[in-house]
Amino acid sequence: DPTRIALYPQQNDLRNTLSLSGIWQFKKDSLAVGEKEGWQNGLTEARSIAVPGSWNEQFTDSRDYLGVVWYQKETYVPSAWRGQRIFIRVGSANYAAKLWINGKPVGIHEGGNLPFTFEIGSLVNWGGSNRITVQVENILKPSRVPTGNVPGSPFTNFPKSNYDFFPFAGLHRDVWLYSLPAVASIKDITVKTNFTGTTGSVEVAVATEGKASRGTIVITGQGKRYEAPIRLTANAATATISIPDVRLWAPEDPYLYQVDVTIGDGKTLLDHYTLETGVRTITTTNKQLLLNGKPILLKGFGKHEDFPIFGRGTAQPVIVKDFSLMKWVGANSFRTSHYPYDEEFMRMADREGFLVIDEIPAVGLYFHGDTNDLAQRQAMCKQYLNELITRDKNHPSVIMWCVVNEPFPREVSVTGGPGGREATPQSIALFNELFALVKQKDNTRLATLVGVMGGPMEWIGLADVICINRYYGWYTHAGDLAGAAKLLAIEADAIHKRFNKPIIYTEFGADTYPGMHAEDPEMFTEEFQTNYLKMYLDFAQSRDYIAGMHVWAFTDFKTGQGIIRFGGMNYKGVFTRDRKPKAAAHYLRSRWLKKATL
Ligand code: BDP
Repeated sequence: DPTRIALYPQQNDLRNTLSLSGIWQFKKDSLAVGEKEGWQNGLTEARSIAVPGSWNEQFTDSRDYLGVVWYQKETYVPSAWRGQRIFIRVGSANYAAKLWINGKPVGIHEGGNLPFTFEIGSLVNWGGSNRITVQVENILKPSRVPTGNVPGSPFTNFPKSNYDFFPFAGLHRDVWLYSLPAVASIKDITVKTNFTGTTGSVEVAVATEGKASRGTIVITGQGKRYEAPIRLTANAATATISIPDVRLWAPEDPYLYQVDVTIGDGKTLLDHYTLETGVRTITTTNKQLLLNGKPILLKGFGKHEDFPIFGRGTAQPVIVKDFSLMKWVGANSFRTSHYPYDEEFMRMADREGFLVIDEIPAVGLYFHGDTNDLAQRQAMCKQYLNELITRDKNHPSVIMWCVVNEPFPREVSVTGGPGGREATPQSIALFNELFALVKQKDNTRLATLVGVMGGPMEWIGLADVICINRYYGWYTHAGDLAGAAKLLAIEADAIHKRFNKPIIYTEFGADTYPGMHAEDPEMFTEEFQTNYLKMYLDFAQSRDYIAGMHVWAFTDFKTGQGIIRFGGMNYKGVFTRDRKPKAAAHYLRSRWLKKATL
């Protein structure tokens, strides 16, 4: 149920929030006996853990543990909240979570990287402490998304994730309690923007619960105020507001208007919610991406939420630092590879003017042939898309939804070997179904999937914009940049000729050990990485149908163990894991900052 996502909690005169971030109690349950033994009624011999944060790097004995664990915290619910509706919101639990309040079951949620809420008012102790229990496990399964332990998959790393990043586990984002007004509340708001000439239009659709009959939408910005009354019919209303002399949202001027929605019964104000919007459009031609009708080139990175000790847990200073560094090199865009990022990250993107390809956790989709597994994955991909679009639909920064990264059929080698190019009807049906879902939920943005090197052409052609990851000069033509450049050009020209759509390279990169050098560039040195990126960017510069270049990766990041991942790390970052620039970062800055070209 995507409505479980709910609007981001907000503190105002009618709503309340209480963050439960901090130290929680934690206990592993490797035999999965906790529920039977009643751990939801209190943990014994528990240890302390920080939330948000992955459990894998906080202790000395749990890095590779992915089984069942229990989190517990005691809290009072403020007595001033009495009479309101009370909810718990978990920002992200990787992978599956089960909740209890005061020992009573509340619900389950499957899938990481996205928030979920439960209404808990009837279970709350007023004037006393409340025990909040969350059971989490991240067992890697071929039926899950992302996948793990997939029979026959070419991935050989440990733990057996079917993807190239560490399967961090736990409560990765804030956990909140929040309250909503009891009589009526704003359940959802959907903002769509457009403009003609110098006049902007902002369509605001409001969904409510309870007994409100009317409301007001107010947009403020540029010192002006635009107001539209709404009448609620069947708990819904939509108004479109015109903004003369609109100040459009764009990377060079990410101007945000404020949208205030209030609802009431004619006499009393019953609920109030505020969000920000940027007026902008995103479309394509056969060669270009158009932001507000004008060509724009995406310059930036594929990223990860990954930092020492925090693991995949939100680290707010790191969020701020990442935007500082992306701006420092002159980037204007990133992809949320390979899962949705923290909501604060998305809010930063709106304010800082970044163009985002917003991706669901569909990575490692290897079509191994088990129809039961494939059906479960398909359902999960649809759930993720529903939840992600519900969560992120109001961010002006989001220009494109990405339904999957590097799916691969049986015959294709992930390291780019010759492989087959089999696109089964089943796989085509899956992607078509995902694209149809995106279009039905949001017809204002683009939809894409990211194709693997050597993967079927039929797949990438389904997208609005061709997004491909390429590693010529690394996984193939290792070290041979001249040979790689030739192949890149031949292939790209053929893809454009066949599909007549703009192309974005969503990944290209070379592992680079920081501090390793050679006067005659050689793989793994900082000089080689710079030359490799230069070769790709120079090529992209020479083709008018290439609409964007995302370097893989923004920073080095933790992976499982395996023979191609020295120290359990992917070293393709242009910054180190602790955000220090390699030579390539300085190179990108010299190339991108202050220049409109790739
Ligand atoms: C691609 C994946 C990415 C990997 C990268 C690599 O999309 O997750 O980390 O290649 O091999 O296959 O470095």
